[in-house]
Amino acid sequence: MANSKYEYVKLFEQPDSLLPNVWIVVRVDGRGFHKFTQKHDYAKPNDDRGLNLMNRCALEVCKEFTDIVIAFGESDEYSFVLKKQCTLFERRESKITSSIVSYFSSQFVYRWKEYFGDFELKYPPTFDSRAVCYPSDQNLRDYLSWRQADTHINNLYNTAYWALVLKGGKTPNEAELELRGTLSEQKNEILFSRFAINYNNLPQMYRKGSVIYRKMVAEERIDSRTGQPTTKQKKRPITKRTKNNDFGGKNRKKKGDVDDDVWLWSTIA
Ligand code: DGT
Ligand code: MG
Ligand code: MG
Ligand code: MG
Repeated sequence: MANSKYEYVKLFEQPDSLLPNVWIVVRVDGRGFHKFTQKHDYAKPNDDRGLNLMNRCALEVCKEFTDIVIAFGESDEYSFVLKKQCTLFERRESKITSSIVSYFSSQFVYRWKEYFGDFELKYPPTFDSRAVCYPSDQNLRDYLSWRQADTHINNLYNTAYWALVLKGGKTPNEAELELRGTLSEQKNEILFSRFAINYNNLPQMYRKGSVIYRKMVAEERIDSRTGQPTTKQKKRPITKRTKNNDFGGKNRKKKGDVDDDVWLWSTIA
């Protein structure tokens, strides 16, 4: 019923559009994953199944929300960077954050079996999300560096802690006391001299987190007179299969389909 006496309630809704022309970072983080990872027997301190499931969910988010240009993940969190010119949902914060985190969460449950096999998902996980705007490229770089520094600090600590507990026979309390106040070098030394672990040789995914970014491919242009590719090639991100692409081309998909190969996930070198 248009113009009903109830319609005034719409006025209570607050506008929440994010500043124009700034980077938008949406970070999702598992809620209570300390407990979730324990209940699901995650390997300590890093569980490949869990981390790869997070990467997979993030990849699907990147394919679904094409304004995302890069994503960074570690532990139970993922940050998605949306381009400055993004006009998704008129930049309304709650629509953007809720849609991304909802898709991420449903992917997590939907694909659980692909990574954990018959290990049962014991209860539905929850993720929270927030959006932060970064006006300059330097701010965005610093944001990503901040998350990566966090990955390193936590992983070095956790690796040393679990070595002391699982291999060194220490109680959690003893391990914590031993590591309290130690510098990075000292944790490296404990790992190397007592457990023959060279921290720098551990997988990059553990030490530096994971990155998903759009693959840039050279776009071949066909000269209409000669029918040959022109020498000029433009680098551009491919978001959908086009005639000339570098992913094998044979099983061409419908226009608009996004291929897994278009996105790479890797670890930051
Ligand atoms: P929150 O985010 O405030 O709801 O609380 P939590 O419990 O999710 O804590 P948070 O996000 O600060 O830390 C992530 C937790 O998840 C932390 O307890 C370590 C755990 N976790 C994440 N990845 C792994 C993994 O691969 N293996 C194990 N064993 N634990 C992990
Ligand atoms: Mg949190
Ligand atoms: Mg969490
Ligand atoms: Mg976290």
